[in-house]
Amino acid sequence: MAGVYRRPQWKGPHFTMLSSPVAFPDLSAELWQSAVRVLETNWSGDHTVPSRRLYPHQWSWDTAFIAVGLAYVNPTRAWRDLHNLFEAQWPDGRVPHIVFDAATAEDGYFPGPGFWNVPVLAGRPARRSTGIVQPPLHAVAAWEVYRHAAAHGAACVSEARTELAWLYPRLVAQQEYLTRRRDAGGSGLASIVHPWESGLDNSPAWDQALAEVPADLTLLERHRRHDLAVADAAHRPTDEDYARYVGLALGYRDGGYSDTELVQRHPFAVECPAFNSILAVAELALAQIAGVLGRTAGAIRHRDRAREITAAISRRLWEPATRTFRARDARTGRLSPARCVSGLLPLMLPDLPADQAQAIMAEARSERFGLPAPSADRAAPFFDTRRYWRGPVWINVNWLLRRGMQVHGFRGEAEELRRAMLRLVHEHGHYEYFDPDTGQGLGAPTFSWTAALCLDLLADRSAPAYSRSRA
Ligand code: 9WN
Repeated sequence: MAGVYRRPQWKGPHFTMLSSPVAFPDLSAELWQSAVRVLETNWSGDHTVPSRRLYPHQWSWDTAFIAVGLAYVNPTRAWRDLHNLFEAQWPDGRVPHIVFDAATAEDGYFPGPGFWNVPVLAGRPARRSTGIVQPPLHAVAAWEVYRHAAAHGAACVSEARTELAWLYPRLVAQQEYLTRRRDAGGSGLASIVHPWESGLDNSPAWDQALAEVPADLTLLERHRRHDLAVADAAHRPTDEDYARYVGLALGYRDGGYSDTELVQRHPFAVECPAFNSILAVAELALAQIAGVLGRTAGAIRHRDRAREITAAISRRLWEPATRTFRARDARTGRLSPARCVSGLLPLMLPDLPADQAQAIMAEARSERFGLPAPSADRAAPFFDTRRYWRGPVWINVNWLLRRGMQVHGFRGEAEELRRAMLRLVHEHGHYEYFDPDTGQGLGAPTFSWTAALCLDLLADRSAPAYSRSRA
């Protein structure tokens, strides 16, 4: 049976149990409470960390996923989290991928604030941050928190309106930065300048483009990896890849974080299907937000932008021979040969042509993937059940894929995926990622977005309110 809302039943010290899900009567209450505990543990006063040991700062797209879950149990905290992130927005509109926690020492995470050495930005609070971005899912998150506010009472609705009004111009600036300054290929799509910007850091989707980037291992003598002190090396990127990450970050930093002539100056500029699908879906969420704020012209503009980005993804990242979506190297124009979960995420786009949506579903159901989808093609030589983004199952990308299934009316598959994700987390814990064969939890054990998205999956809200445009 689908999730059913009940009246508030339980009040913890900070959280309200707004809805007690009944999708699996045996496991739901237990899973709900454990998810709430993870979010409580990872709250740091004005933001939520992804995990205490491995990621002790605030991450950009994590904040969006976390807000989706907090919408059920503590919307004030969801707004606080989003607020804290956007207070660190740069004057050019970019929202940094990490906002550093002032109370955490420089060596608590690598690369820390000293490495990024971001100049003090005029008119901004002195929050230290990185200078790269992550997928712009925040408008979607803000819309989700807003549309859930009524269930918490009138005071929450008023809070939500105030927060939406504060966020809206900032979310628009974020979109404009990505669509104007990052259109390195001149195709209407945003390019990422570092694999970390994709959020799918070590994905095989970048291998071809990364092969052009020197792997200077001496960089790792000067800049010590912190991840290997707290995670298994077999689950994390190799030293070669890490040296490339460090080199790319240093190059971008030393170029003053400038996006001018990226294709000529910077050795990595890639159009990712997942990043750009999120960019388009953010425009649809902004259209909804603009509607609530009475900005009718803005709403129309956002819908037009979503259609334009969708058309560019559909045209430029589609590989007709294999009928799959791939990342495109904006420097060489080549499509990546790797089939990865990022290629399934254009399913989120309501205006995606039906034949491309069908092809994604065929790929998702094929032996290369399956549900829940692993992060990379099972049949490829690079597939690795344990290494970061090269095989393991991640809850956040499967949650996005499920939204796509809902948008395109694949209801049976969406429900199958929802149940598979919940079963995985219930059996193995709120891990960062999971072995796609055994289900074993990997990476950080009490990971915020896994917990947050479990709350959403347990409550099983109906399909996101985006439909095909009529134009
Ligand atoms: C680098 C925090 C982040 C996620 C990314 C995930 C991982 C960082 C790392 O952790 O990246 O940003 O150190 O590997 O790949 O998606 O936002 O949870």
